[in-house]
Amino acid sequence: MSRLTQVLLATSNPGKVRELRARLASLHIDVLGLADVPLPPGGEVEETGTTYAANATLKAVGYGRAANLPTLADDSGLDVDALDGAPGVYSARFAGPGATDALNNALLLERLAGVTHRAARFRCVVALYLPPHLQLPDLPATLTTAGLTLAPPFDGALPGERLILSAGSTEGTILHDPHGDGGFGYDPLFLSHELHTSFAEASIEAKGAISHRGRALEPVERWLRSLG
Ligand code: ITT
Repeated sequence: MSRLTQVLLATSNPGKVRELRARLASLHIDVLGLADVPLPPGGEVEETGTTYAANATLKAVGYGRAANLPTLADDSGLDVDALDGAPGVYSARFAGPGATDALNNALLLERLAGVTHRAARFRCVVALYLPPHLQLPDLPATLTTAGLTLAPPFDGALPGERLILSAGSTEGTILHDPHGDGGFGYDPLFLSHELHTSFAEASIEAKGAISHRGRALEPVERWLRSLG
C-alpha cells in the first residue's frame, strides 16, 4: 500500500473530532472514530505522561496497536503564564477528574481573579502511528521535507512501527468572562491575538487556520497529500 486509505482518530473529545474531521475531509481518507473499531473492553489509554508529546504518543500507539490501523491522536491544552503554565497537560481535568468545560472555565477565572497579566497559549502535539504492515515509500526523506519529526523509537516499539510527531501553538489572552458559544473547552475565554475574537466566536475554518491543532496538523496533511 503506498498511501493511507484509513485513519483512526484516537480521541473521545467531540470538539476535537469535529475539527480534525473538517481538516482531513479533503484528503480522500476514510476517517474512523473510536466507536467504529472493535477495541478491547476497558482498553481506554491512560494519559500518564507529563508532556503533550508523551500523551499524544501514548494515545496514538495504544489505540493504533489495538485497532491495527494508522492512528492520529492529539494531546493539547492551555498554558497560562500567570499560573506558571497550568493547566497545561492537565487542562481536561483542571477542576478534577471528569470535569466539565464549564467547571474548568470557572476555575480558570477564579485563579485569575485580580490578575492583569493574562497571556496564554494553546499548545498541541499530534502523533500519527503507522503500524508495521503499512509500506509507505521514502518516509524519512518525505518527513524531513515536510518539517515533521520521525520520533525516535518509542519505548517498546515493535519492528516496523513508526510514529510521526508534529507540534503547534497559538497565542492569546484570557478574557474576564466568556465570549461566544462555538468551539469547546476554554474557547470562550481565549481571545486570539490573530483573530481578535475569542475562539468560541470564530468559525471552525477561521479557528483551524491559526489554531494550535491546525498548525500541528498542517505538515501532517501536507505529507498525507503528497502520498497521492
Ligand atoms: P482525548 O484525550 O480523548 O483526545 P481530552 O479532552 O481528554 O480528549 P486532552 O487530554 O488532550 O484531551 O485535553 C485537552 C483539553 O485541553 C481539552 O479537554 C480542553 O479543555 C483543552 N483544549 C485543547 N484544545 C482546545 C481547543 O482547541 N479549544 C479549547 N480548549 C482546548
